[in-house]
Amino acid sequence: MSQFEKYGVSIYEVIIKTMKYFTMKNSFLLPTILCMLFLTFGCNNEDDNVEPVVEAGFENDADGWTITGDAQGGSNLEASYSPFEGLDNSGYIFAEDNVTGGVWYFSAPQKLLGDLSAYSGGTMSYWLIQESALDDQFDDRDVILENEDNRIYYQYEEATSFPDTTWTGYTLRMVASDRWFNDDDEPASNEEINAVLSNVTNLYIRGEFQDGSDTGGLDQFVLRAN
Ligand SMILES: [Ca+2]
Ligand SMILES: [Ca+2]
Repeated sequence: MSQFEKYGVSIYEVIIKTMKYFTMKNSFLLPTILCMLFLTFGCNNEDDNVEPVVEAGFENDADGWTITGDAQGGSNLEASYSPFEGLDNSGYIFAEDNVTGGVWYFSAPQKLLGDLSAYSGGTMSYWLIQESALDDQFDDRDVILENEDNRIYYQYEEATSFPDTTWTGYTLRMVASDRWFNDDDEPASNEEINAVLSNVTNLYIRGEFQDGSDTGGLDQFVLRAN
C-alpha cells in the first residue's frame, strides 16, 4: 500500500489530478513532478522486480507434490494436504512418518522441474515445520537434485538448522559453497551444480528429522533467478 492509499486515494488519482493542475497552469514543472512521483512510488520495492518463476504455495491442493521414502507406507504417494495452518494460515503439504525405515522426502512435481539453468546462482527457498519430540534428530541429505547422470545435495550447517515446531524458513543459494556436495560427498563445483540444473528430473526436500515417529510440513517453495 502506498502512502496515498492509506488516505483512500490511489497513486493514479494523485498523478491525474497533478497533471490536470499543471496542464491548466501550463507549467514547465509538470515533467519534473511526474518523474519525482514515479521515482517515489513507481519503484517502491526492489523485490517487485524479482520474478519467482517457479512457486508452490499450496493454495488449493498438494499441487502434484509427492512423498518419497517410508512415510505412510510407500513411495511417491501424493502428499497430505491441509488448507490451513500453513504459512500465514494458508494451505500446506505434510506427511506422517510411519517409521518403517528409510528417510522420507517431499518430491517436487515434474512441472516444476526440467531445465532450471536460469536459477544457477539464484536461490531456492521454502518453509518447513516438524511435529516431533525433537529429542532424537539425525543428519542426512537435506535437499537432493538429480538427473540420470548427476546428483547433488545440500546439507544444513548443523542440527540447529533443522525445522522447528513452528514454520522455519530456508534460502539456499544455487552456487558452489561448503554446503552443496556431489554424490561422492565432495564439495560440488559450479559445473556439477549446473550439470544438474540443466535437466532436473527429481528434486527432494527432506521432511523428517526425528528418529521414530514425526510429522513434517512444507510450504511456499520458490525458485528465484537472483
Ligand atoms: Ca501455503
Ligand atoms: Ca522419523
